[in-house]
Amino acid sequence: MTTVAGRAVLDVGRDGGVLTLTMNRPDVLNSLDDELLSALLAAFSAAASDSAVRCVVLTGAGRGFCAGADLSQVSGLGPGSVDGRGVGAALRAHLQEHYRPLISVIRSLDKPVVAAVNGVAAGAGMSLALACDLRVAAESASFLQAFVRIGLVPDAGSTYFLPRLVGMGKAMELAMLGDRISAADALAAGLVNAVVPDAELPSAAGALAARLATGPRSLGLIKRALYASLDSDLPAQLAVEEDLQAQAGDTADFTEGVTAFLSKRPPHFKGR
Ligand code: LHQ
Repeated sequence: MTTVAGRAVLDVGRDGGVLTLTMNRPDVLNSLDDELLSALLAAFSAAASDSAVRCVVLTGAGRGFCAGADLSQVSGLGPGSVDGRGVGAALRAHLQEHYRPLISVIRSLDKPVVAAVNGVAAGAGMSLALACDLRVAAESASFLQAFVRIGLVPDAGSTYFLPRLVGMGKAMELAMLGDRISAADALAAGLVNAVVPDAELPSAAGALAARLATGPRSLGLIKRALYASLDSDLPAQLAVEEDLQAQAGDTADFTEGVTAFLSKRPPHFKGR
């Protein structure tokens, strides 16, 4: 947990195999400053090496999920600045230092990551939600590719995730117009897996995460297989499946799954 002036910018909670990360800068809709970005990277990295963590939930405190980069931190800009010359190099460095490792660790984590989208997800905050494996949204949540509104291009993976999730036409619309869309529209577009009443978001996301956290080791391999398919042709993907099935076949969870089936009882997976 990272604490700034007595306040944790990231709350880290554990319940069984579920690790819940709550971005906690509610006054600025959990926009991402260096401190929060570092805390997120540290928490996801720790989850990667902690075998007791079997599912991660990412959510936000207050009425926002995450409003993207903290724009008050973009040095050299703001009221009175004439142009952005020189700022571009700083943006590139910032993306490389913070966003590239964060998005990469979420995608390469060998366990499911669920975004519980409690409110607005804007800019890189939307990218963060899209980097997760599954998304459950509150009815009042909304999504916007805010980048274009301030003259930027989508970053933190949005140009990769969006066309793959919603198709190129819709991705172009979202990225070019930057309109704020409702949770219901996000569901219709395939951006989220489920929409639930606001008050039920913690329990719905918690139940999903608890189910995943009692699933087999193969969940992490399924994640790897499906993401590999985004950049593979069929022969390559058949080879990926063979490799991953070879790994799954050697797990205690596969033995347990088959034994339980033949014994006509539910399986008790241990994630190994
Ligand atoms: C904020 C922010 C915010 C600071 C709300 N920062 N304070 C960019 C640059 C650098 C490197 C890496 O990558 C990036 C990628 C990006 O993420 S670019 C996109 C950055 N995000 C945005 O442009 C979104 C800016 N926010 C908004 O458009 C609105 O706040 C949304 C539509 C998200 C929500 O609108 P409302 O529900 O009306 O809330 P609000 O605007 O009143 O915001 C509440 C407070 O949060 C407010 O502060 P205040 O002191 O007036 O209460 C905002 O200033 C603050 N806030 N987003 N990104």
